[in-house]
Parts: sequence; structure tokens; C-alpha cells
Amino acid sequence: QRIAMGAQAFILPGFAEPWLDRLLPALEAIQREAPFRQMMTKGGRRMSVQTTACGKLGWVSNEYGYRYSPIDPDSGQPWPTMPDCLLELAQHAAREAGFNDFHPDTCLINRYLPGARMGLHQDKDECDFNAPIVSISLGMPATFLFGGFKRSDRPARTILNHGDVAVWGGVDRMRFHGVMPLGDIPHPQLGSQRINLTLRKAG
Ligand code: MD3
Ligand code: FE
Repeated sequence: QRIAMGAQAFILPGFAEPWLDRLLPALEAIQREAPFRQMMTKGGRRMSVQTTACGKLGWVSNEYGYRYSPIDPDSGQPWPTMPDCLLELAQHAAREAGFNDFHPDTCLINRYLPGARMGLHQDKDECDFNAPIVSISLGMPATFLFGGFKRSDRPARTILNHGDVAVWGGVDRMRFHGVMPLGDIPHPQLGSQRINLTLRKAG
């Protein structure tokens, strides 16, 4: 099943399920190596969402702006390796959405505790806007906002559940998007959190 949000933007409900037995333990290992932390926004405020990363590059921010770095600034070490099951899942999902050779070099991992949110924004810190982005949602459901090309365009709303995958690129790559404040109905496996993984080609 493939729900079209735009010409080149799709939600694949439950697509991650066959990979979850491998993915969830891999995610715990990444968190031990590179614990979640709260980055600063350009405005100098602490983000409500906690982040970490895996792969060759990781998304980092400070009061001066956002960038991708090969080193985790908290540990001084390279980011954890991208697990094979995660790369495999992302490539299968990208193909399902018509993106046949996706070679992500980073996975940004966001953790939402109850009340955390992400305001409307565009993803424009990556070097290659031709590559798609693949997003995997885990844990508690979230209301995702899928907007237009101006911040003021009224966004469509859709719920992203545990195991859902979203893929967007091409003409939909620069859409504004965000996440409404998270509720608190604990997930049977992951408890009171939502984890979102976004695989990107950043370098
Ligand atoms: C964007 N993360 O990390 S990903 C981000 O759930 C980010 O954590 C959100 O935005 C999160 O930059 C959303 C899901 C998503 C799905 C479809 C999109 C983002 C999209 C379509 C167009 C643009
Ligand atoms: Fe984004």
C-alpha cells in the first residue's frame, strides 16, 4: 500500500515491520554509543526534540547554525556505523517510491517525548537536493504536517504510526513540514516516546 501525499511523496504504512526485529536492537546500540541530546536552534533555543545520528555524517547544530559533521561533538568520535538492516530498509522503501539508487550517508535520529514538537521547516542542510529522504516512524503515533512551498501554505495533516515509512523527493523535496506536539499514550514496546529516523544524502 502506498499513500500519495504529492507527485513524489508517499507514505508506506507498516512498511518497516519486516525489519523491526533487527532494527530495534540496532537502534539501542546506537543510543549507547551516541546518546540523545538536545541541540540548539539558530535562535539559541533548545530544541524540544532530542537527536543523535549514525552513518558517515551526522546533523549537528550550535548557536551559529546547522551542518553535517563526520564527528559527534559530544564524544569526539565518528558517529556509529549505519546498520545494514537500516540501509536495506531505506533502499527498499525508496525503490517503492520510484527512487532507484538511493545511497544515504547519514541517518538523523529524532526522539520525541510527550509534548515535543517540530515547527514547520524545509530540509535544506543537505548538499544534494536530488536525493530523496526516507523517514521511519517508531513508537507513539504523531500528527505530521505536510505543507506547501511557502511557510504560510496550510499544511495537510496525517498520522504517522509505528512501522510507517515516508519517502519524498523530486518536486516534493522542498515542502515545508513539521510535527504537532506529541501526546502521551505509551507504545507497548517503546513506551512514552516516538523515534523518527530520516535517511539522507548529505555530503
Ligand atoms: C518532508 N523530521 O528531521 S520526517 C526532520 O518526524 C523532520 O521527526 C520529522 O522533519 C519527524 O527534518 C518528519 C517525515 C516526513 C515525511 C514526509 C515529508 C518529512 C517530509 C514530505 C516532504 C517533506
Ligand atoms: Fe524535516
